[in-house]
Amino acid sequence: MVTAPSTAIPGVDIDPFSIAFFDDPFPHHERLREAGPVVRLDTWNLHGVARYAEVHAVLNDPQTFCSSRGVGLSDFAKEKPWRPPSLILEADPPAHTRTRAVLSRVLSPAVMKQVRDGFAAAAEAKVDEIVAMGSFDGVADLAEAYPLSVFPDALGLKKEGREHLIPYAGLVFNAFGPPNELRQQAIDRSAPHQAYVQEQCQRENLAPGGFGACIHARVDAGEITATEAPLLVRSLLSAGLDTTVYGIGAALYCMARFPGEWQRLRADPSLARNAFEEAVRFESPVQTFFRTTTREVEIGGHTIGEGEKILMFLGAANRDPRRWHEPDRYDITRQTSGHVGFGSGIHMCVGQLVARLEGEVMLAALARRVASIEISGPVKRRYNNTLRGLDSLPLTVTAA
Ligand code: 4IA
Repeated sequence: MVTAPSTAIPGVDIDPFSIAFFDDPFPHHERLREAGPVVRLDTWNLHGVARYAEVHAVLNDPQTFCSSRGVGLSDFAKEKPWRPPSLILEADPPAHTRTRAVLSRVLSPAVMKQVRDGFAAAAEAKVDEIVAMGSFDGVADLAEAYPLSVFPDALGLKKEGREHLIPYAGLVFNAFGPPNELRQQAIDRSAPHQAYVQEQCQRENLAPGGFGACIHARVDAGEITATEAPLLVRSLLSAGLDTTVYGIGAALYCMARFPGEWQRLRADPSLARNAFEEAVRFESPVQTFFRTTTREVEIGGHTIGEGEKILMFLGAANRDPRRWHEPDRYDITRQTSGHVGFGSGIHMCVGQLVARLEGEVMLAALARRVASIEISGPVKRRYNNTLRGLDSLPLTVTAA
């Protein structure tokens, strides 16, 4: 095959980990997509993909684009990781296959069936509370309070020390980013949060019947070692709470901004699950992730060397007009399948059923009990190197 001489990879002078970018990523996402199938981001010496096709392709070729050198900017082949690597997120097959199977079964459809009624009852109780308040903070009082009322108990955590959970997750997601102030500050302040998490991952600190105890039970079955089990519990503590806080926050923010869609949901609460999924596509709570090339590889007619970091813009892919009709419209009946808000391929979110369960029962409870949702004060953004969401969302609701 004769190939055209490859032109230089377009450079873009955008820092995707800056406050200006976080405040309004959408025009930057468009510039990144339009610049080409792959771009150079010179601020942090890396390559980026922002179009749906390339993001999807990178996610689905784990042999070429590996995770074991870290899914943040730091290359574990060159730098010591800030914590022992995750046995699932920061692993490649065949090691990944075994740990993935364990967490996949701990968070299976059968397990969701067991926790569903409890999660739904807690959502209804939480919605009753905010309806009684009338005015409240959608972030603290709902997006954070609801997952905190179900997930730590489902995991089997002790009551004491739970205030470390959200700061620990904030740290994990800031640490994927470049060595900017957000990352440095988070790591500088991490010691008490890390100590808490390490302790709670031990078998004796996890209540029988919870997700944590279920992971440790796989040691007895010979599927994982006693050393591996606490690290797999750590994955749930890292990825299982703050992500759903941001996901539910995204859904609330959508409902408050798009009253037409809120009325459609009220008219048919069975749309709750897709309304949540569309909020994950629309806001992409997990905005970015990296891979590292294991060989020289061609992307969109450009050659990239071995050992290069590739930044995937999940949020940009989820609004790529090449893939989505009217991508900037929040539409609760959209065909959302194929969005990359939960990733794609062998690493696609292993906890997605828990996330969807929480999102669905919360939106369904709101749809049945609330007539109107209005933003009633200044909306404040929370800044994180990986997560997109709000710090404060003042809301006023009326009862149905
Ligand atoms: C882990 C991508 C994100 C949701 C995530 C973060 C941490 C871990 C897994 C996934 O610690 O395993």
